[in-house]
Amino acid sequence: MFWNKNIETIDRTGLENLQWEKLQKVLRAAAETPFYKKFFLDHKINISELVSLQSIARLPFTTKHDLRLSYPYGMVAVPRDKIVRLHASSGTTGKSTVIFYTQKDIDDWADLVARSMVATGTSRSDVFQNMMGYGLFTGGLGLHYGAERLGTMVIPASTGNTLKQIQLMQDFEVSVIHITPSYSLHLIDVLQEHGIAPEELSLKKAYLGAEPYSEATRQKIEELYKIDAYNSYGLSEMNGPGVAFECEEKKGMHIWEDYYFVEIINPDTGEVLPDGEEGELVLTHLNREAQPILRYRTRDLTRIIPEPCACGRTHRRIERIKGRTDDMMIIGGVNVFPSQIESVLMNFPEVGNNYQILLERQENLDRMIIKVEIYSKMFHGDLRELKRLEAKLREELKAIIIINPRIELLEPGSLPPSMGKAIRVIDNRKI
Ligand code: DLL
Repeated sequence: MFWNKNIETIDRTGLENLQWEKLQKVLRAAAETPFYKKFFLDHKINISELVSLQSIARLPFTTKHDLRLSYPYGMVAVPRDKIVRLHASSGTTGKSTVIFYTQKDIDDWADLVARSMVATGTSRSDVFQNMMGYGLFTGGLGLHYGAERLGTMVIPASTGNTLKQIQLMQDFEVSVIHITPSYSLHLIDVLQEHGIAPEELSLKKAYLGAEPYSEATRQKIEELYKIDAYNSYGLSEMNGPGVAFECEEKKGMHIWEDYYFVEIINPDTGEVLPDGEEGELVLTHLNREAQPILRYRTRDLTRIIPEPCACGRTHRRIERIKGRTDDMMIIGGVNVFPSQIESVLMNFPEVGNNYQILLERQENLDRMIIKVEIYSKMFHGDLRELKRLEAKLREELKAIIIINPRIELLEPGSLPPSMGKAIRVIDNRKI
């Protein structure tokens, strides 16, 4: 089943011609933004000298840091009154990465999501429950608009409230869900606790994404629910979900190359690698109006699968994401950098120098525990004072990283002193 057969099965030459046409437009639009104007000047880039798709490799990379530097409007390529929405990633305050959309960007995004859903066999007769967060995160609204575009009935359930989720699934005979892999494992536990067999539900498919998980986890989820689970990849900087999606073959994710120009690079040297070799995924927008981003370093490790797919789509596939080249943690689908936690902790005079972030998976849900040593001069052993400090730390951290960590306050000198590079994050989760 295709959403737009012509474009999904376009021959490679046709696709590359289309990409080149779109790239030239995007380059010209980007060159008008304050960020890229300076960027091109600093790097002595004259876009009229870029004469082919391949010459894009002469452009330096854009990074998350650049997005933060250009916060809030430095990368915007349209007048303010053409922007209809923003989304943001990592943190709710301060210089998070903000992404802007025009109405056309929203429509294009919905189209890509509809295309992705159809590639998995979903149709208007399905009932779709979206269990990803609605709000600044792209997982909620992104799939929502795409599913509506397709004409599927959408239940905008968002995250949490597991019993309510189950009731909705039962009452409305939900056939497709969108969920993080970790939450799906928790949900099945709750179903079992309540004696509900997956066969009693009408569920046929799950779209899993927003965080790394293994092929073994996919298979486990498929067996537990007795469904097909499809991998979905995306990132806010490239709209959100709908960048790459598995088709019914379930052998890697088609990356929608009429919207995204794909490169795999050696993360250490920046050199572009041939198809098939593993490296960091770099993406360039080919369609965006509000905020075109060029050669964006996703920090995600994967490889292009060079062989054509049996489904007939000509857009190349990427393999399941293997890991990241930076220290970003993904906790229950929420992106958190250790530096965000450190900056909160270090604002408290009561906090000493040593702390540790522990990531655990309990009942299939991610938990973050932050062990914090108290500064020796501030350590009086007064229990009420400690409780107050703990609550204040938790509150301030939650405001920045969205998730609710457990705080453990420790006497000075309790954590192992760091020898050389401090190991701040201990991830005990098995993916
Ligand atoms: O997580 C968008 C999304 C929502 C994708 C719902 C899929 C489903 P961000 O919050 O900006 O956007 O986080 C993007 O999450 O760079 C990857 O490291 C990771 N990620 C997303 N999907 C997958 C996946 C959304 N299927 C970051 N497998 C990306 C592994 C994934 N990692």
